[in-house]
Amino acid sequence: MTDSPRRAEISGGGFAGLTAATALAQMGWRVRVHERAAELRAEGAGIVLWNNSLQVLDRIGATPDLDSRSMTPPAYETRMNNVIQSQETLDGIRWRTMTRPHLHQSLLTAARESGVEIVANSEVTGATAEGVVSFADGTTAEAELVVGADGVGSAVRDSLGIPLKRERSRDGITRFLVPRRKAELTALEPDTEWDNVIDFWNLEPRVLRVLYTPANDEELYIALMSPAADAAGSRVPIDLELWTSVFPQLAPVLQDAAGIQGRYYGYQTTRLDHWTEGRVALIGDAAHAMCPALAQGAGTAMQNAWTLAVKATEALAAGDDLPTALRDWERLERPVTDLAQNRSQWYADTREMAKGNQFVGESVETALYNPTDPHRHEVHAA
Ligand code: FAD
Ligand code: 3HM
Repeated sequence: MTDSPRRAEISGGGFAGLTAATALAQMGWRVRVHERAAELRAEGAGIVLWNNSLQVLDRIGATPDLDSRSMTPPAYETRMNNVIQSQETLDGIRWRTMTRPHLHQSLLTAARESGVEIVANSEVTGATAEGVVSFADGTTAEAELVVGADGVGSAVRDSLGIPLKRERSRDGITRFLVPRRKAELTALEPDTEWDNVIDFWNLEPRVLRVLYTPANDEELYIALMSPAADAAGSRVPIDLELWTSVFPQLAPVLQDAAGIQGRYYGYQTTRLDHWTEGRVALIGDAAHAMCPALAQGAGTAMQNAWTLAVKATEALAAGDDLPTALRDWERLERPVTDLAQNRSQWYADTREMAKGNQFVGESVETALYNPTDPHRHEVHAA
């Protein structure tokens, strides 16, 4: 080993890339993040995180900032035709809701404070198993570790020719961030706890769902789900008359959503043959994009970012072969991500969430996982 810091080049400044960058920098690496976009910011609306990623945020020091503008709702409520099926208080399970821009900003702050170099307008075109990254401007860079955290369309992954399978589900969702309007909602339905997450399902006569997720005191994340085959249900901007006719109690916030263009996102799952190739490791949507049913895409991205940083750091400190260590990392960490991916796809395909009690048994295993616990694999090995 030399005394000079090890170098990591990371493609993508999303939740996965920024988490990996921060963790590696804090573990002594010299880290550069390349973001294709001109600005580092998160698109989209709201997000739910669970214990698995919240533990990582603790470890990289991002929790106080994150907590300043996020919340844990009193319960996760499921309704079918406006009849309550369950109110899960999720006792003992750590979870939090927030906006995407806030999570991204918290990660960006942690990355900058940890000395990560962040380069905007820097498009990665590919990487080799030997650790050479190439950029759209024709330049290259070499590193001990290359992280492909460049999302579902990952250029790093595609340049390596890793075989993948993509499956589309029949439903999809349009997401909005709107004002809470708690007083107006309470006026319409006084007995409702409007701080809850409320998953409003309608299956008959038409499949339409609104997932209502308070993100903080002022902002509300609402996601409107319909089958892709339903032209009016999946239209953007939304068909206000249709949605308010089915969900009249949400009229004030649907009205706000109707003023936003929105983008309908069809559920899909991407499975890779393998996540690593030589010195390159893929994390987040680049490796395991999933349906959002269990709200674990970003959570598993951050979890895998952390465990990758730990594994690579330990391997180099011990003088072990890095490609072997990366394969070992995938073998150990992949099952709990596969579980979330499979379960989310199953929920998306069957719409079983509409029955309530969504977060029990296998559906909560990934949420409960603690990627920072050094003994986490011993239970399974025993
Ligand atoms: P991305 O967020 O896609 O980030 C990739 C970054 O790489 C981007 O900044 C992009 O600009 C950049 N990039 C791309 N290509 C290049 C390149 N060639 N060179 C340089 N930079 C590049 N997850 C949860 O945990 N909880 C939830 O509640 C949740 N809800 C969801 C709801 C919906 C409807 C959807 C669709 C997803 C949801 N997810 C949720 C999943 C979550 O959004 C993703 O899993 C997560 O954003 C993946 O993060 P990432 O960093 O891997 O990828
Ligand atoms: C948080 C969350 N949960 C579920 C879905 C879904 O089933 O589409 C989306 C979400 O953002």
